[in-house]
Amino acid sequence: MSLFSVRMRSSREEQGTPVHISGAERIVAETDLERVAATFVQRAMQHKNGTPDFVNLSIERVCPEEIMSLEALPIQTCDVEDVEEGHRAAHHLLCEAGVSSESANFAIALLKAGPAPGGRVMRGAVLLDAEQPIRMEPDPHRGVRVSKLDWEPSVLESWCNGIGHLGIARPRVWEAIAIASKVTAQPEVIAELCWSDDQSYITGYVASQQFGYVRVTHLKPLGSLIGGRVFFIRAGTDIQSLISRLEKQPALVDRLPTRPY
Ligand code: PML
Ligand code: MG
Ligand code: MG
Ligand code: MG
Repeated sequence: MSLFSVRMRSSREEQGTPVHISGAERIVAETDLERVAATFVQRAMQHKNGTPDFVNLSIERVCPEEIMSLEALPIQTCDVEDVEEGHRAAHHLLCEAGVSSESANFAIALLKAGPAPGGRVMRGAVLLDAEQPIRMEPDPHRGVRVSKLDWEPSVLESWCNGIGHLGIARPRVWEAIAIASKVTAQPEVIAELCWSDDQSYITGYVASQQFGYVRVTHLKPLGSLIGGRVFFIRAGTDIQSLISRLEKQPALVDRLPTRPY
C-alpha cells in the first residue's frame, strides 16, 4: 500500500508580509488522498482567524520503511482559573521537566508577545536552549514546522474510545498529541510549550516524556490571535539534524500510552 504525506498551510498578506493562519498534516493511503485534501482546503478556507489569500497543499509519497513508530503521550489536565495561574503552572511544569526558570519565563513571554519579528505568529516552532534563553531556530519568521506525522487509524480509534469520558476526542487535541509525541521523542528535546493562535481556543499544554501531555486549561485571553510552540532543547544539540528529523522524518503514532491517562 502506498502512503502519502498530505500537508496544508495557509496565510494572508499583511503589509507585505505573509501571516500564518492555519496548517494541517496527515499521512494517508492513496485511496484517502482526495477526501483528505478536500477537508484541508475546507479547513483553510473556513478558519476562525480569517480567510487566507494563499493556501499551499502538498502531497508527497512516504517510504513505509522510514516511518518512525511513536507512543502517544499520556494525558493529564491541570485546571486553572486564569491566564496568570496558567502561566505559573506551565512555568512549574517546565522547570520540573528540566528547563531553567529563565528559559521557561522567556518562552512564556515570547508566546504572549508573538514569537515572530513584529509580534506576529510563526508557521513553525521556536527552538529554545533549555538552560539559557537563546533562540536556536535559523529563521525566526518561519520557525521549525513539525511535519510528516499522523496516527495509525485503528490506534486513533482506540484512543478516542479510551478518552471519550474526558470529552476531548477532537482533531485539535489528537493532532497536538501527535506533534508533542514526535517532538518529545527526540532525545535532544526536553519539553514543549504550546498554546493556540486560534482566537477562540485558550487551552494549551506542556509536554515531556517525563510527565506526558499536560493540558493547562487557560494559557491566553479569549480573542487573542497570538500563540505558538516552543521546543526546549539540550545545550550542544546538532540543530540541523534535529530540524531535519522534525520536518522530514515520517512518524506514526501507532501505540497507546503504557501509563494510564
Ligand atoms: C492548536 O490548536 O494549534 C494547538 C492546540 C493545543 C491544545 C489542545 C488541547 O486542548 O489539548
Ligand atoms: Mg491553529
Ligand atoms: Mg497552528
Ligand atoms: Mg526527548
